[in-house]
Amino acid sequence: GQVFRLEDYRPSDYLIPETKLTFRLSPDQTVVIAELTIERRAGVDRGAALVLDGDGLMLRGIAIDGRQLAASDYGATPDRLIISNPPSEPRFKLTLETEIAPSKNQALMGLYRSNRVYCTQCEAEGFRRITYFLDRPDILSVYTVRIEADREEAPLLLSNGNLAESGDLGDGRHYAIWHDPFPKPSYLFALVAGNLGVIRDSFVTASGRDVELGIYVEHGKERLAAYAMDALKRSMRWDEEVFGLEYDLDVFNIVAVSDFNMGAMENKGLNVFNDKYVLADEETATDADFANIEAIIAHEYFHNWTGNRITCRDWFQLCLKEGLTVYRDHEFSADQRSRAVKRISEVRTLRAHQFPEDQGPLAHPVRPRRYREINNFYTATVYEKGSEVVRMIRTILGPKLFRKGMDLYFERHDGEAATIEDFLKVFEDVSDRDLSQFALWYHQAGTPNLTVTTSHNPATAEFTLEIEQSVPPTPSESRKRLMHIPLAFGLVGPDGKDLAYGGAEGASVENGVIHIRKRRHVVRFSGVSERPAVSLNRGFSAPITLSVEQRPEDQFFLARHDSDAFSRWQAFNTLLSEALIAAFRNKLGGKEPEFSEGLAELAGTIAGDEALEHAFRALALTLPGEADIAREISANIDPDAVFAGREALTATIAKANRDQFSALYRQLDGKGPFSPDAASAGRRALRNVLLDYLSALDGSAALAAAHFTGATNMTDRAAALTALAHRHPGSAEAREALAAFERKYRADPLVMDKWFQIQAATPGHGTVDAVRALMKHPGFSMTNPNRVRSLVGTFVSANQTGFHRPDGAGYQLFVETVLAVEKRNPQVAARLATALRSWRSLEPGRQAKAREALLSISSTPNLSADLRDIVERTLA
Ligand code: HT7
Ligand code: ZN
Repeated sequence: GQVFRLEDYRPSDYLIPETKLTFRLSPDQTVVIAELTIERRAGVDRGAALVLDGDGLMLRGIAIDGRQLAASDYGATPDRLIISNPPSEPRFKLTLETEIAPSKNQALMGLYRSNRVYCTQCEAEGFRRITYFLDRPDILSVYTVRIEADREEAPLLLSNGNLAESGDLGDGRHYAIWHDPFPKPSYLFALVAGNLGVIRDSFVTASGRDVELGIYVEHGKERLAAYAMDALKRSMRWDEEVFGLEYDLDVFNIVAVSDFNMGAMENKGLNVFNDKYVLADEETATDADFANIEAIIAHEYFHNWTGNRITCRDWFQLCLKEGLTVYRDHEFSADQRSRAVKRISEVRTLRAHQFPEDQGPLAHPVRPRRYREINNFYTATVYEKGSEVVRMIRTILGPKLFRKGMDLYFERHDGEAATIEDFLKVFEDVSDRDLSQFALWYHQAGTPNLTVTTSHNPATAEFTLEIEQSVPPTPSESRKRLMHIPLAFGLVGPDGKDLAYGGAEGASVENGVIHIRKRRHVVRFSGVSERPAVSLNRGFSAPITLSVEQRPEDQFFLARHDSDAFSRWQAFNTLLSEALIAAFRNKLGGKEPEFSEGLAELAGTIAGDEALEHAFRALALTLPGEADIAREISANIDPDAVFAGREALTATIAKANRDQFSALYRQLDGKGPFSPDAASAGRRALRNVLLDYLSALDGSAALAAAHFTGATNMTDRAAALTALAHRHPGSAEAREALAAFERKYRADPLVMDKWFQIQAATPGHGTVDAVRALMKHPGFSMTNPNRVRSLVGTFVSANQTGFHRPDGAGYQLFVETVLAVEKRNPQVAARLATALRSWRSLEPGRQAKAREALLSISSTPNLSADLRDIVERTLA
């Protein structure tokens, strides 16, 4: 396949200032008429060929300025339209007629049908599946869209912008015309037509403009959109208050559809959502679902400024909109909920998804330099690490200058298609800092590591940190340059308070941040008479790994006393992680794991510490997952030994704290009305973590069974079902609860996804057969991405012992499913295929089987570009 390179970027010869589209909708034969105002760019030769992108298109008509073109005037293939001798006038009108079949579109890119609703997905390159176009993000055009459809089938006709006109066409058909005054790239185009229910609300902007809000969902589900609507209004207000950004159209619509490749899409004024991120009530959604809905509603709304008003020059700049918008949605959630708890969850997600990407064959910079398939670059690196890079800019500049830089960014680039260089420049301009070394965070792949040793000299009252940085090699980048790493820190004294120190030399130290820029820094703090425990990378100020050599008791001390909540969690998590690695090594060596008494005791102390938020305690008590442990071990992984070590620690903590955990569990029994707020969710989270520990004790299925029957919301019900299915697999209690859940929710696909997930994640070698059986369940579908992800996606990404079964049966299921999904939907298949990206870390037997599996995919004829790209890079 073709490789696209950043350095090859050239502005196009032609622009398309205006786009008029007419859609005559029908499931199998939709006619699209595009009237494009084409403008030759200044300085380009008259008669330069006009080359438009297409993807699987059929051209039915073509005219320039109203004159039909002769066959010799153009060349059309499904994937390209070339007009070799366009008019010599600087502006002309090109009219194209194409025909498409939405009902046959299973790739869910371009115009397709989901539950009889017509909808579009154009990012990144889906617009070219609708009409021929300059389908690249630096072509900004003003769109007017006329939709014609059967009134009964599609009473609702939506597109971007404001409604200009609507009316009847006779013959049972009707039309609507939408106009979006803001020039936008084609990837932000959207159309929705169908028969949907709606909830409406309104919002008055800070400057007093009225905005009509609508959330469209399947009839009968309107009530389930209330939380999303509330999140939308809170997002709109927050963006005004925190960034000074107001909404700019008269309407803002969201449509929920049930067949969707990703989470949601920020089309201008018409966001389209995976219904999983819109629909919620206590009966059907967990607290995690509520939090995701809030975050994704905010994320897509925030794109209106970071992505839509200022868009990307090319797809290499994807992090310009995604990293920045993730940063904004993280800050929003932190403000709406608990900042410390939110930060801990973000870091866990980053470590679980971005670190393995950065440490494996699919590693790439936040701003990649080359790609074969852009769909494969909507990654944790671009999104999550991209967000961390923005956060570091704020850490380096401080909040005031950061906001000043953002203001300048909007002032300078509104209405433009910008680059990462443009973004960094605004912060250099407002701060007079040189960010060229910092810019490596965008350009260089890999997770930097800092090795730190500490020493204290009581005689001179000097405390010393020796810090060394290294960046591991990644594919096609063997030599790395030194990074600028902002390392937030505290020197924690015996009373738990941060020590004041006299001065610091050896690195620039400002506002509690050490700026690491060289390979090695020896940072000396004077006036430190007592030896402190050093708390490093507070708040996770940089997305790095750390190896700190200090007294063993310091980690325990920090876990009890660090004033920075994130670091307190980190200290305890490091202790757990070290214990789990030791347990793994023991298991491999045929020995039983042993754990220090202090660890289980500390777990008990944290659980009962009323000064800590419930949600914090729940997170602290959640042991690192099997994949986290495997990542730390990094080579020669035997997932069964990892699992056994983790089970042993769970049992040790549960036994040591049995009475306290039971008492606390009973005390947290939440009576009273349900609320999805963070405090209530935190109580449920802690109670459910305790349930998991207590379920690890002998004869405890009854407790989980009672939790299940007594549950008054989905969070508790799903937690109980998980405890039963995972801790008591095959028990009568587990079987009964699974059956009861299925009976109750079989008509609700989003809830059944949880049922599939819980079963697919059940540890053990037998789960592969269970998953195969569930693929035949009437509620499963190979064409719906949510179903595939819930059942097979969960199995391959969240079931280490099942997926990596030593005989390769898990990999066999993986190969079959990836290939079956690929026939319909290459994008979803390619994402599923990334599950084997860490195959080289496995022990030799599994490694060989994983490699065979990947090779059997890569040797399949006619692979899609999406899947070929992932599999070849994974094997390289
Ligand atoms: N910008 C969107 C990313 C996206 C997407 C969404 C649905 C289907 C295919 C897609 N390709 C890219 C979502 C976002 O990050 O906000
Ligand atoms: Zn986004």
